[in-house]
Amino acid sequence: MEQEKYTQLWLNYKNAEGNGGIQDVEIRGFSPENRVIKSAVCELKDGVSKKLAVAITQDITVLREGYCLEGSNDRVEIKASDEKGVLYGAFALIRALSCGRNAETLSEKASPSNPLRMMNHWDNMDGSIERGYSGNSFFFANDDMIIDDRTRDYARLMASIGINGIVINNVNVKGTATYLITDRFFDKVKELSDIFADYGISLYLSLNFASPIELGGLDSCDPLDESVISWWKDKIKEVYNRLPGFGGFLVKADSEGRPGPFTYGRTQADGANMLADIIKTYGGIIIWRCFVYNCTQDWRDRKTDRARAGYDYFKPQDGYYHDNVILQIKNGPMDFQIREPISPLLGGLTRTNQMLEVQIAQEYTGHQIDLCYLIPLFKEVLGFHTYSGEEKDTVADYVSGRTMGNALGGMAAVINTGNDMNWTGNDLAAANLYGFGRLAYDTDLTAEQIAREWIAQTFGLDREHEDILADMLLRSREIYEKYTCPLGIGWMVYPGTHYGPSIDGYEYSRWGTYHRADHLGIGVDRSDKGTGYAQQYYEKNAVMYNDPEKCPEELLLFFHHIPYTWKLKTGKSLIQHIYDSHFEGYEETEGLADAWKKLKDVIPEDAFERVSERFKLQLENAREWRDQVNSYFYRKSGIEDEKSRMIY
Ligand code: GCV
Repeated sequence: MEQEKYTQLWLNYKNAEGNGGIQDVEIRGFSPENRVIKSAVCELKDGVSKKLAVAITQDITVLREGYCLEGSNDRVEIKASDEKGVLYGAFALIRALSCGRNAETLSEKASPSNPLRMMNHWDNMDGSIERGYSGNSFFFANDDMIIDDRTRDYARLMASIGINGIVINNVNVKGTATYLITDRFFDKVKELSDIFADYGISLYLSLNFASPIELGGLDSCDPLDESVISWWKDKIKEVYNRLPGFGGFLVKADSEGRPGPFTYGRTQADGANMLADIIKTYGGIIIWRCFVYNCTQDWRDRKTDRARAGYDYFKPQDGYYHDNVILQIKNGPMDFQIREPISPLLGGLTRTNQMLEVQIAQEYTGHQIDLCYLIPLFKEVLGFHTYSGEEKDTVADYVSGRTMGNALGGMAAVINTGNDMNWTGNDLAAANLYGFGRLAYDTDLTAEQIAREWIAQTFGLDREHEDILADMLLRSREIYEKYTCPLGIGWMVYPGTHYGPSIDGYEYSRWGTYHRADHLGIGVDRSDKGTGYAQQYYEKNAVMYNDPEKCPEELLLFFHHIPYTWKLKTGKSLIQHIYDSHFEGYEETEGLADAWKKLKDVIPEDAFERVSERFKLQLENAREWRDQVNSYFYRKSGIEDEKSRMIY
């Protein structure tokens, strides 16, 4: 048998009963020729049992991109107001059946929590992926584009979880990628965007803000310069001539060496609005990232605080951003650490479209070697009460548009895929890929519901084995946190790669990422006596974070410099907590690896072996973290472990 080039992840229709597809799809109100309806019908034929007839009905009472499923006898009706709703309804039907639900009793109604549900690829045109842990890009190689069977399967997978926008190239736009908006690539980008369009997905590109210089030969990219504006007008007109249906641009400006408006003494709003005004004519949007900070900080400087930067740069212009600009904000103020507070910009902006950015590529969370199911973390972010005084005050409320009544907002994930045959390197990391899409579509789903759906569709396990795997996933984030950096301090990773421990790796660097440990204590004082970061929150949260007695302990070292002898709520000292949590983290990782062994007979052999190999590496990593962190703090503090365990 020919080896599969890549798996179908949760869309493995080989498991579908009958596997021949239905013959009877009745369509009322939609054109069967509509490209998205055609895709939906195709999926239904492949993915649903032969015995089932499906009717597709237009029903304008259903919300945009939403659907209703109603089952009776041997027939299911999908009602939707638009073609995307039909497609999502078709996938919902397939999902329900593969999760063991009975067609006859099916009654489900859903509409998306977020208008925009996006994947951000950090794929480079040479085929590499910035922070990619599952092979190379399936979009690019050798400075050219790849369009093949996998492209369509990727679009199907994304549509099946409700994704409606995809940025295909890295936000660090350099070299050939700058030319994606030129004749050199238009035909291929168009071909790709047509495939996406069949699945209700808009294609977006990351943009090089210096394009007027690099492509246009101008000597400036000042957003208020008439010649620059005129260059962009022509360019964007050309883009839409060649790529009708193009979604818009994602922009990383003035960050980590990328060009931007600051060079010309202009604000981020000046840059974003200039592009937005031009693209508006074509219905496009500008998604502008708020990851702007000083990356050439002197570690001696204790006043500058990278955590403050996003709010300090973007809050003053709240209300100045035009209505087709969305500010894209990372979930935490630093950078996708295993534990950070929620960015105070989320909901701190009250007159600006905003979008939450999370990272399912496991840059700081184990490189898709270590198991780390991230949906519980995302749920915490979405459920965070900003206490802004609005009735709808959670992050989920703000980014969905519910608080401000705005139409543009949503969630974006830095994606964890590559051209590995299983897409995500670690087969279990696909739970994050699946989970992000499902959560962005329905933020009320629980992490457990999502995990169980994913397991059922991917492996089809009986209840006993499903429980084992669900439990592994649900505990994995906490376990990873235990053996890595304690109580929200972050970093301590190997510089550059960001995998494995290097406690002082970033301590004397320019990146603004310090733990400030000395022989008495550890942590960064971000209270009103320190950098003042805690004051960027609305009062209730500001008061809580400002006081070490009130601060949630999992974030204690993010906000305060704390003595090793400080008593935590458990009655343990801080240093004892560090020792205990690291020993526990390693032991619990052993527990994960043992639990996985119990699934040997129910998981396909190749997947079982791949994941087993990863657990071996995770154990090595956890051991290294445990021993380095414990030894480091033992040597700094000179305080013995109460349980006299081996510390080096
Ligand atoms: C794409 C972090 C990563 C960079 C990434 C950057 C960003 O700094 O380490 O690789 O660049 O975030 O989000 O822009």
